[in-house]
Amino acid sequence: MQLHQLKDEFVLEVVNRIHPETNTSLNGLYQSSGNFCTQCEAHGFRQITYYLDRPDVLSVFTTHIIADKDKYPVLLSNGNLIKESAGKVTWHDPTSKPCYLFALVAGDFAVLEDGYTTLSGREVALKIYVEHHNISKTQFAMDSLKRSFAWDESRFNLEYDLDIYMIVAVDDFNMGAMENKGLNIFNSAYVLADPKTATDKDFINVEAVIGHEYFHNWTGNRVTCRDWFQLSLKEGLTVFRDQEFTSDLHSRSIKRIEDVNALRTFQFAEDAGPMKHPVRPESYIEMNNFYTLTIYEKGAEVIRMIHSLLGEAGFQKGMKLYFERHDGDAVTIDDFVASMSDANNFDFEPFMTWYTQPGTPTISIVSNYDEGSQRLSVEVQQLNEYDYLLPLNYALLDAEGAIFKQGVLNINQKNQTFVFDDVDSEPTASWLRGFSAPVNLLTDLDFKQKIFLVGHEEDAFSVWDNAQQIWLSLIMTPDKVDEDLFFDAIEKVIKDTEDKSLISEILTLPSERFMHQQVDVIDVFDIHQKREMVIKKILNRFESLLLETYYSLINDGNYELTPEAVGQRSLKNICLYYLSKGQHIDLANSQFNNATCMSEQIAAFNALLGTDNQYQDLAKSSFYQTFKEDVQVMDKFFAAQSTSPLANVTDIQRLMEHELFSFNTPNRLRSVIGGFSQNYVNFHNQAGYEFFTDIILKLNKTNPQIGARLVSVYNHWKRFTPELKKLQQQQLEKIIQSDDLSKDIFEIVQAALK
Ligand code: B3K
Ligand code: ZN
Repeated sequence: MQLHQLKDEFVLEVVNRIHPETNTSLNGLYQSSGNFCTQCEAHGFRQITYYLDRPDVLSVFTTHIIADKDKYPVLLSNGNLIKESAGKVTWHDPTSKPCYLFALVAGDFAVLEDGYTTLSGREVALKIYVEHHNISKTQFAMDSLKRSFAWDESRFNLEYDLDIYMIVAVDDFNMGAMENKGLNIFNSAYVLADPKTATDKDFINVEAVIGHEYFHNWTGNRVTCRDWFQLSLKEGLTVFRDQEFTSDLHSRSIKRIEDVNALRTFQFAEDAGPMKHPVRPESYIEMNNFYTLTIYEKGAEVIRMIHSLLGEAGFQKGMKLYFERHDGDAVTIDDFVASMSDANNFDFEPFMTWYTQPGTPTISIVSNYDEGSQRLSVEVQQLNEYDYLLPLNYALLDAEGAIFKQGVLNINQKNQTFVFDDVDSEPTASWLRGFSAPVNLLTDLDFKQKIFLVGHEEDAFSVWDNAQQIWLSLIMTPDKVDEDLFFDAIEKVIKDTEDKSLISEILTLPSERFMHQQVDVIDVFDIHQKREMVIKKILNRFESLLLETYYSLINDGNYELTPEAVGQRSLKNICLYYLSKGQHIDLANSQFNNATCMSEQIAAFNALLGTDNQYQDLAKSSFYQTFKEDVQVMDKFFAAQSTSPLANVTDIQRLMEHELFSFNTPNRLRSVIGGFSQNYVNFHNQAGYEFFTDIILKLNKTNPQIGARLVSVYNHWKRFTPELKKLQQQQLEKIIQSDDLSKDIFEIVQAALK
């Protein structure tokens, strides 16, 4: 629509008629379980009304809502409630904001209420709205919200600025949650949690997402993006903040291992695929396709490097200057970096490659020790078209494994040589401790040195990383690995390591998905079999130690979320994973029947579904009977079946006929269809692909955002074995030739076919 010949100032009144009741895209105003809610980022507000729908157009919103008070007793929008009568309310948000932060909710909800007094004494009302039957599962979310307020005050000196903070949980939501000013709308999976229905991971995720959306109030809402190319300005920074929140509250090292594992598995794959893009992209067809791992997770790694280069105090100085300069504005990534730079007198010019170049840099390190001069010289080389500035954390260990030197090397040229003097015997070097930069690292460390690091490094990430590298070699090139030597080291880890979560991370093999990236041609069956072989080897060598460890981890039925308790459960579950693949399926059955929390129960359920055994059918029906009213547990119930090694296309079709299957609920679709698409050996065949493509074409009409996410499964088609490659190509061609293709799906598929 265009308006011509306008005066400088004028009032435009727009009257729209829209149909939220038929809106299955979950974008704009729509219904979930009969309640109305909105999702406006990135371009949802324009589905509600004509508007200058850009993030740099900031306005003060007053929202009147009129509704049938019996059906929709709760009527919410951003800001403060300034008028209320039956079926009619007015909200006024005093802060200027872009329309992507607008929200409206109308429905029938139960509410959990609490309050928080900020550092400067502001009394904030906290309210969490959920469907009535879920109210008993909201306390953890409320506590997480209060912890988020307190953490942002103590670590970043940032306070909340309105008198009310509301969270509404809905079952139908495309992503995790949305940071609308003063009125967050959440996927209910990230609000509802109790020990009987949520795993330890679920709890920590709930807290992280609540934190993330809360932290957006400063990094995203008060200072927002000038345009959507700057998305990582708010997302990378806010992910960094939520990672720090979780690290400060739980186990920092485990959080780092999990984040890096996810980054290398998913973001590195994105960086190596057809949709690769810089952290600050330069073009898009559909903005919603750019809420990616690159913008979020790599963006957070880039912020983490800035933090490493400046240190905590310098970083906080930069943040302070950023808010002094830009509070209330819509700004750019350059503005952020300039604040960091000016507050610390640090030249970030050479650092900007991280924002402008796509792809994962590769760094190679070759060391040379000269006994005569007692000198270690280290050549660091960047094997990329462009040079990056990055911090390289390292430690040098002596023959006994003691660290005698550690620090950070600033890498900023294509080739650099670092010299360490007075090194009296040949050391073992540990590079990229804590994964100080998101790069592929090639070192000259041999197998023995890696094992030595598994046994002696103090940095838990490095211990895990070296173990992962050896597992990978053991899977892919078993002849080149001294298996006994490695297994001796693993035995020592199991027996001597205090941190049980760390033991369980070390005992977890690299995923098939991760291995797909390490090979030139993806042979899903070969990789699967090779990995299963190593599982057998682990069982052969460690069966009794795993059993002994399993039984030593007693659960007294008390549920705590401390790192120790989480560690006990995760170690117990990894032991069960292996044991149930051997002769001990009975253990899975008894853990399933006696579980006192979902972490134990779902691990046992997955184990029972992982092999053909006599307990399976009963477990399925009892799990269903116990939890059928619980949406979150039912998602797990479906996912366990779609990812089971026994599932084929017919089973998935049957799951889709289940009375609790709902095509228009993304969480359910993700657990059934998303789950199956990651079930490599069963999905990768003609029937699997044809079935999947039909789903994509249906989503093209109902929910293109979710369709675009799912269709990315075909992104790496060119790297598969010839037969599967051809089949995937045919699917992509079928999709691109179909009528009325959404921008969302078109963008992904055309990039894949290029
Ligand atoms: N900002 C939202 C994501 C919106 C996605 C739009 N398709 C959630 C978040 O990152 O906090
Ligand atoms: Zn975010």
